[in-house]
Formats: sequence, structure tokens, C-alpha cells
Amino acid sequence: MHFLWVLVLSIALLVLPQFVSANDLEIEFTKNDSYSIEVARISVGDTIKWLPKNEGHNVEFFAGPEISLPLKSEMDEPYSVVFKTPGVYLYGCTPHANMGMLGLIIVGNDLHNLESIKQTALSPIGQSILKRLVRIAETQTRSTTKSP
Ligand SMILES: [Cu+2]
Repeated sequence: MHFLWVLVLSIALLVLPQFVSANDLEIEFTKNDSYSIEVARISVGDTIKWLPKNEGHNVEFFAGPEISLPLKSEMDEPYSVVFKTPGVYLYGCTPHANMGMLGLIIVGNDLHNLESIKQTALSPIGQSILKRLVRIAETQTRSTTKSP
């Protein structure tokens, strides 16, 4: 009887964290040289998984709230990153970023480093795509930002 309880408890402890733990968000590489979600909003501790549904793409981080950004992924490989620091992250595909294959991740509804994200050196096309993504990010968070 006692053994059974220990067994049940052990299983519960193994299984429970998966219910209370953070979410996963999946982003695909599309055939149009873009990411299926351009502006992703996640909570602190959530994981993003990039799925290589189309060939010739990867994920490279250009800017973010941390000094040490996540590593660059291999071409055509699945990639996943856990985001523990709140803020905005800018990433792109190494060969296509300057053609506008870019994505933003907003972690914990925190835009504190958005200004530095805007300063990221990109091609003119990359800059215009980034501007569009930043506008989306600002619009999405408007309801929660304090007005003077
Ligand atoms: Cu690409």
C-alpha cells in the first residue's frame, strides 16, 4: 500500500510540471522566404521552435535584451530556444535577412529595448520590413502600455 502511494506520487511529480510549465510556439520557414509568425509574443520561459518546412533557411539572432544572444541555427535544421529574459529579440535568416526574412519576438510584453532594436544595421529592404514589424509590435502592446 505504502509502495503504491510512493509510485503514484512519483508519477504525479514527473507528469505535473508538464502541465504547469511554459508553452511552445512553432514557427515555420515558409516557401515565400519568410517566417510563418513574423511578430511572436510569448511569456518569460516559453520556448519557440522553428520548423524547416522549406529549404534554405535558418535562424540568426541580430539583437535582443541580453548580451549573449541565442546561437545561430544550422541551415534546414529544427531549432528551439527558451526565452528567459524579457524584451524584444530580432532575428533573421542568414542568407535572406537583407531580403526581409526577419522576425521579432516579444518576451513578457516588454518593449524596453525596442529603440536599440530599431538601430540594427540592415539593408534598405531589411530596414523597411523591420519598421513594419516594429509597428505591429507597438500596436499589439498599445493596450497594455501606460499613457501619460
Ligand atoms: Cu532564408
